[in-house]
Amino acid sequence: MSEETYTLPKVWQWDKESGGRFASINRPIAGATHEKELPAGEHDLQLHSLATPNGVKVTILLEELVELGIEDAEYDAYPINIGEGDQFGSGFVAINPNSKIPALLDRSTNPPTRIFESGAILVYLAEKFGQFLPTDPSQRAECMSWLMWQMGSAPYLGGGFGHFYAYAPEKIEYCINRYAMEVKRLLDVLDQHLASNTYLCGDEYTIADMANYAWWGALVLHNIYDASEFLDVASYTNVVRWAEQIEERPAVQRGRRVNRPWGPEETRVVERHSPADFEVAPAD
Ligand SMILES: N[C@@H](CCC(=O)N[C@@H](CS)C(=O)NCC(=O)O)C(=O)O
Repeated sequence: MSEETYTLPKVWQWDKESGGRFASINRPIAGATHEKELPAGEHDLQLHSLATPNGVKVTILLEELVELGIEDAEYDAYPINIGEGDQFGSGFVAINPNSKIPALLDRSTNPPTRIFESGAILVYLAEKFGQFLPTDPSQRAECMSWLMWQMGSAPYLGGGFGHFYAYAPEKIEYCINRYAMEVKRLLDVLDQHLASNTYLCGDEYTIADMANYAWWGALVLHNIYDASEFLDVASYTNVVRWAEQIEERPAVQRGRRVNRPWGPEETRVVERHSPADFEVAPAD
């Protein structure tokens, strides 16, 4: 919208949809829109999520923990269809007042612990099971720095670049330039760091890699927003090398399938309750 056609009102009012994909689920108020209880399985850990990058971070960590043989890390994962407004159901809002996936309920504590914000969930699980988060204070600080860097960067990549490049109802050069520049700068930060580091914290694979892989791997390996060529992602060779290395891990491949109601049908694991769910072929 140009200055010629838009006059700033004194006080912004929500009087019409902004247009574009997801416009119908966006609103300027918080809280539940309808009563809806969440389903519950048998494990202590109950995940309510979707296989978007923010969701996949958590399922990768859970699958890595399960792969280590940690039985208490077994979990039930239920899909939240954000396109249909499931995130505004009363049960979901009770575990995430911010109405965004992912959200986790840990019923091994009394009372149960709710955790929202993907970064907080990763730290909670890593600390609970003593894995994928260094204990040495300096290494831990490096890990937390890259984790927070990812949490701070995602809104530029998704909410900024992705929104204006792929979802907005019109292509606005100013917005696309602003966010493409920032995303390329962030890619360069990562690329320069990974030129001399196997993983983000050196030799150790941590939750910082899982969180960053979920977003940057989607960009450099899976053409998220259809923007590979536009952003010339292939030129960030160290990021591509690192993302490919992470994606070879079986737990990462499983984590990417959980709560994913799209993609080839035989790869979908819309609900996950046990490792056997990855083996079940869809019914004819
Ligand atoms: N900072 C949050 C962001 C979560 C987020 O943006 N989730 C999106 C999907 S990737 C969502 O649930 N969107 C639904 C909505 O905005 O209504 C986190 O990392 O957990």
